[in-house]
Amino acid sequence: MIPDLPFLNSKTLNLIQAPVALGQTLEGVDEAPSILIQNGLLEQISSLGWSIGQVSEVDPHDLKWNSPVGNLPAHQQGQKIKFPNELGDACREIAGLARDSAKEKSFTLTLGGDHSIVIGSIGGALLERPDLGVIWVDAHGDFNTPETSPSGNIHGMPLSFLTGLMQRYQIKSFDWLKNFLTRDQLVLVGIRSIDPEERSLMKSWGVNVFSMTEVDRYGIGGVMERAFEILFKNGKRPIHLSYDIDSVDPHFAPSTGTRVRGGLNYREAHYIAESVSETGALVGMDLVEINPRLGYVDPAHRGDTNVTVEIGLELVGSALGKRIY
Ligand SMILES: [Mn+2]
Repeated sequence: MIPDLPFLNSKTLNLIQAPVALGQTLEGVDEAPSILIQNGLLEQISSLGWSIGQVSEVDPHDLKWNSPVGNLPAHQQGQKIKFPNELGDACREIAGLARDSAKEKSFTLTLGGDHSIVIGSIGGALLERPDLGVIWVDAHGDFNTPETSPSGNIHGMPLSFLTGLMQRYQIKSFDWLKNFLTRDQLVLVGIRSIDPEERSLMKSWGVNVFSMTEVDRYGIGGVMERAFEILFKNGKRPIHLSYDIDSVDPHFAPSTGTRVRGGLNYREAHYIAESVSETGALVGMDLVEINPRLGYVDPAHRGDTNVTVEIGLELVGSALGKRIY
């Protein structure tokens, strides 16, 4: 144990690269892990006093857009969910790595890919740390089920997997999920786009949501204070930060697939990562939905890719202890 970091055995960081794009429909989001690494991710991590442990990569070989949509059991015909088998297999592999990392009490950084991959990183961490708290930073609710989803894309459903709402669909490729998040283990921040039926589902489940309206009302400092009150109600617990880059306003992070205006500004985005880091309880982070392709397909937008990759790198830095003063 380290005095400042009570849930870690050492300042060792295991990196999981998850170049997975099947949870949505735009090619390119799978290129983010290698581009983040090319732009100095590992050097930055080392410069903040962390040693790099295991660096692994989920094999993207089978993750092509060539398989038919779903192989659902008969009772699920007609309900929409795309690539459950492929994504279930990829997430199972990620979960094994995340579980091993949690077992040795190291930090786990998982790079997407789209937001479906965190069913693996968080689901795996929960196998080892069932009391894990999760701060979910996103423009969207990510709470859809095959019934409420307008698109069938799994990147809009990860929280219904992680809270156990998906259990009733008996999707075999996700049957390795064993521990689920309860209400007091989950807080959403930055939300501003929820599908109509998804909203009803979120309300009936009772999820703690700090939408952009609460960010306006309390300021980001007030929001994070309230978030920690919920998560640490019964004392400190290990925390996982799931950072969807689309939570940040498109002005600061334009290269992402589902842009929604009115998001976190540059400092609000950083403050979330800094304040979670300051608790000393952070044990894992996901950085997802950076799509470098959306910038560089059009040379006029090359700058979009650069600023998005840059803020992604910086947010990891803030979460790992980088401070202004
Ligand atoms: Mn998301």
